[in-house]
Amino acid sequence: MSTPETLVGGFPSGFRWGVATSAYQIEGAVSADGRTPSIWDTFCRVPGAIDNGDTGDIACDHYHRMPADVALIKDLGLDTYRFSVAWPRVQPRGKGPVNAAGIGFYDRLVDELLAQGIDPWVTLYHWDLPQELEDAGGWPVRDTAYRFAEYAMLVFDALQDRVTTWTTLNEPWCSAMLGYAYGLHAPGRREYPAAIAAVHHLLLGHGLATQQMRAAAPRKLDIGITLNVATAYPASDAAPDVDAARRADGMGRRIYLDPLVHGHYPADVVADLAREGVELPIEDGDLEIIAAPIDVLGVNYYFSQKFTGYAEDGSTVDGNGLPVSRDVPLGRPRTAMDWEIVPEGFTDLLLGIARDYPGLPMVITENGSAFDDVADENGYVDDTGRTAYFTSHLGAVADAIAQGADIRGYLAWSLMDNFEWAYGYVKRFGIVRVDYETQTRTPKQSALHLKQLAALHRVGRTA
Ligand code: IFM
Repeated sequence: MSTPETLVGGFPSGFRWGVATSAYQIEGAVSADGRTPSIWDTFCRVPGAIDNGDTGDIACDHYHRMPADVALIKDLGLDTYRFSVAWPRVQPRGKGPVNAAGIGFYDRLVDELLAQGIDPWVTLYHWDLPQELEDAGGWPVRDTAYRFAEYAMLVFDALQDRVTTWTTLNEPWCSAMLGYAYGLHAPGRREYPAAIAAVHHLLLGHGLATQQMRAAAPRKLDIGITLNVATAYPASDAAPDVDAARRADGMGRRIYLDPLVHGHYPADVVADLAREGVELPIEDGDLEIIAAPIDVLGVNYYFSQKFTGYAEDGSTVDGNGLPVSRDVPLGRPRTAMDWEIVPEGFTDLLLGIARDYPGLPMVITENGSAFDDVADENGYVDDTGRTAYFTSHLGAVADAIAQGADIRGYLAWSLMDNFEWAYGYVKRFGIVRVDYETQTRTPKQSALHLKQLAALHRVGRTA
């Protein structure tokens, strides 16, 4: 059983302790200062798309409460804040010059963070594509990659004098697959070939932006990308199960990391796609752009899964003649998202990345859990489930470090309860409770726990 002292002893000095958020999930103020609609503003209007018909119109009203929210991070003694910039605020309609009022918000946010001794970490794209770019085809269209690089440079020019760490994209798997294959996220399309084209164009946009930011950087900056990745375990040693896990790992992890680090897509994944009649729209020179060197890989981890290649009736091919792949329970307790709690999957994941992509420093850019919080009369939540989740997952990170993985920080998801996409406001991931009626913020037990760990680590109190 680890104590806070033994737990923090597993992290090297200089290790970052922080929190993360994203623009659409917290800012609100969707029409302020020239912002135009994003695909999420549109998707939230689709009947049935979001639980309770919730929208990000107000969210946590962070746009108007930013200094107080930064003070919260300061009070928790955390050293890093990862936030995303809303493309339709900075470049309304996805084209043209920078919108001074829009970038002004992030300019003030960066100054406020620095004044409080907190390192600002910018994510350029956390899913809020300007609607006009979706109307022109969205990520399945190659031009969107070039539009993204142009927008990235607008933000970069404004903030690079004070921001050292840059993430191009957050979780391109979600943008491509949830948005264009499964229709669960904006823009809500169900077109598998378009989703595969989106994978490639997201990576191309990342590479173009990385190259251009690097070329323009007047000093050493850390530029990278954040992926949501997991360990895919086979349900047994039987060949169909092993192959189902290989395919899940291929589409969830290697299809991104292989081109980013090795400069080519994995041959087995390309063959799987060909069997499905789908092809990545690669043009000459694209892979060199995508493999532009990065300084840091952001790892977002929530759960792992076990896969079988057998259907319930025992067959190994589906009605289309394609191999069966389905996830089956590992038999673990679950969070309110119905995600299984699998901390050792985190260790296995981090060690797997260190093995397959050596020399790539990692930071945990998101990790956290939703539980059905119950607040007392003061708004305080004794969130033992979330606190235990943090403890076990930090332990998993420490185990990976002890076994040689280069991991340089841990950013909890999320600073505060917020708009959880298709689940609206029902699912709460915050370490700080938000009362959406009054916008009151109250740190939960998990926030106080992370505060204690960060403080112990800072003063070197380890056992
Ligand atoms: O809330 C999301 C976040 O926007 C991206 N990563 C996963 C989180 C929890 O679902």
